[in-house]
Amino acid sequence: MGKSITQKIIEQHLVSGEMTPGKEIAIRIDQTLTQDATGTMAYLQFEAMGVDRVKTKLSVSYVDHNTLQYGGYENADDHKFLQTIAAKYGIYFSRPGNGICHQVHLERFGVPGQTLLGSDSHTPTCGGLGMLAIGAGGLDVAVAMGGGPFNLIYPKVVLVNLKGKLSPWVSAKDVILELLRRLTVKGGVGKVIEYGGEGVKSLSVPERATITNMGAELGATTSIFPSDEITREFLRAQKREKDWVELKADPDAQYDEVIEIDLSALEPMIAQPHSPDAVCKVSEIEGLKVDQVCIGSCTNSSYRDLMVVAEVLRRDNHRVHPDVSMTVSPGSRQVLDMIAKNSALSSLIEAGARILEATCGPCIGNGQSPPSGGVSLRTFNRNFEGRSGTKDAKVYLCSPEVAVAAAIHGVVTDPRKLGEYPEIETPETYLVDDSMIIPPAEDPSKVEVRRGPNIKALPTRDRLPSVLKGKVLIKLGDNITTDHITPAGTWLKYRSNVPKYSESVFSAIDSHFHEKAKAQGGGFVIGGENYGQGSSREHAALCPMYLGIKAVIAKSFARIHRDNLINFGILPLTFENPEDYDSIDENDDLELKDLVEGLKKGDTLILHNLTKNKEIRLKHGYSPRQVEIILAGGKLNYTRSRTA
Ligand code: MIC
Ligand code: SF4
Repeated sequence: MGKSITQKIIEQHLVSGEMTPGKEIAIRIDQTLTQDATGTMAYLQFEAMGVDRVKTKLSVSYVDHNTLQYGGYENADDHKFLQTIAAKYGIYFSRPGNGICHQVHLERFGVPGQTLLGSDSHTPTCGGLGMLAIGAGGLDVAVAMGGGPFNLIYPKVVLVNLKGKLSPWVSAKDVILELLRRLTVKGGVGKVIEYGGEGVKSLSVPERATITNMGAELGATTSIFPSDEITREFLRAQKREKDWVELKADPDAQYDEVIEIDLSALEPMIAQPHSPDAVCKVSEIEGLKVDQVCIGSCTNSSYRDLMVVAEVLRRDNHRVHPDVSMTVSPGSRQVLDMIAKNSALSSLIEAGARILEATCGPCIGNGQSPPSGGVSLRTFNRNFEGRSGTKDAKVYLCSPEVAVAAAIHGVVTDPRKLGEYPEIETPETYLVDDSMIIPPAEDPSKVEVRRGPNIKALPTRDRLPSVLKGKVLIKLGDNITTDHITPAGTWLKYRSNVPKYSESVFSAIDSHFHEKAKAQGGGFVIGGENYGQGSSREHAALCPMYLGIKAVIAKSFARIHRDNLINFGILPLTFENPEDYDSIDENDDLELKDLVEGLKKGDTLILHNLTKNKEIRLKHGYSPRQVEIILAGGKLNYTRSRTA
């Protein structure tokens, strides 16, 4: 029987387990990446494992999230720590200003056919190059750096069969928005989205990367394109053709599901507040007044994306509408340097765009929060309520084409009204200058790791007791994101300081949550469907652990967050009968008994609602390995005891 690309890569990297959907497998990891907002914890954890040098083929530490801090030393402390620890343990360090991790990794490091594990949910961006690139919590990445395999549930593989070719003014972003419209933010859970069909060859690598990047919003394990002649040309243009290998599915490959997309039939799309799957056609909301336009993020900040925007503005001598504040964040220093040299940067500046650093910037709520109740059109990937820094802002997600049309007209405008579509030539060579990537030290013994006061020790948890008892501290609805649990924005600078960052837990929903949790000595959290979607930040488990949260009981979980909860010794549990969700209220007293025995025996646990005098059947679904991790009080304890 023929194989898909996903099956081929997994088979080549399989360490243990059975390649059957739903079963746990372990795979070898070739490369890792971290970014600063998750990296400090990942490296503290790596350090705690006592390994003297990373064991991967390549590990890169990026600084792209927290770069320009106002009034404080925290970010700068983190940068010094990250740079010195990278030098010591054999990790490449991409300096602040060099670009967003996913864009730089695509340009400079990704290798078709290899595996990449990154402490950021948009790691699948490198799937655009034919890598099996997966997002995970920092602790999983730390284990992979130490040479350990990565455990995951063997996914179902979905073929997205692309036909035809995109029409003018319709671009890669519209492809993934269309998929989000069809499948929703939980439609990809437990699946790898593999692209194939005739339409693939009409998409450049950066366009493919836009699509695989935002596969994260489908909840997919990852997304992947074949590695073909287009991939080879991209790698050649990046002066690393030697990294190219061909990678394609067998003609008779079997898929668990097939989805057809006719590229030529797509129209410009837009995701409405407050979810990436609230997608409609741009034409349906034309005329909506816009306050902000932001171009950038790891989804849409490639050379192509910025050139389209610059060219549209230059051609007709357009100016940014007086009621619109427009920002541009290039994806990498390479992109910025190239548009500077060909004067596209000057077109952007002349039009009135505000040029920001090559970082995440407004995407993670670092600057450019919209005005009160304002409408912001962003080429980004997430529009969760409040993520921009303004609770009542209305954030829309769209392509660079749709964004620039709104910047010119001050209202949502179908870009097909902008006249002839600018042809952007794919560069024959990109500008390659890796001088902002610092290789590891040759003599690690000479490197002293610098720890400023923002670097706080790692909190840990004891072994699981046999009984967990406590109150329901909060009851939540569906699709709670990790941005709800541990928000970013002004809190971001405390990523290396768990005691302080814990004060942010659920703060947008209940500003007293952390006090309540501490006063009660911890307790339970109740959630709906898809609990923990979005960011991979393990702080969304680490901070609740610090506050004494014992278990999260929900209708269903997002993959990365569920793994993170287990890694930090918090039990993620689901209702056997989802209606039981309705019978639990905030402040109810709950009890789980005989846990140590119960977890080893089967998949069912009995929850006693002492307030309602009711028993509820829960499922855990843990593999034997996960049971051991939970019993040990988390993955760090588990890994340490195994190494010992
Ligand atoms: C995000 O886009 O939400 C982030 C910030 O990049 C996160 C990582 C983090 O929270 O540090 C992600 O996507 O994993
Ligand atoms: Fe950065 Fe935004 Fe991409 Fe996250 S989604 S890595 S914050 S650009």
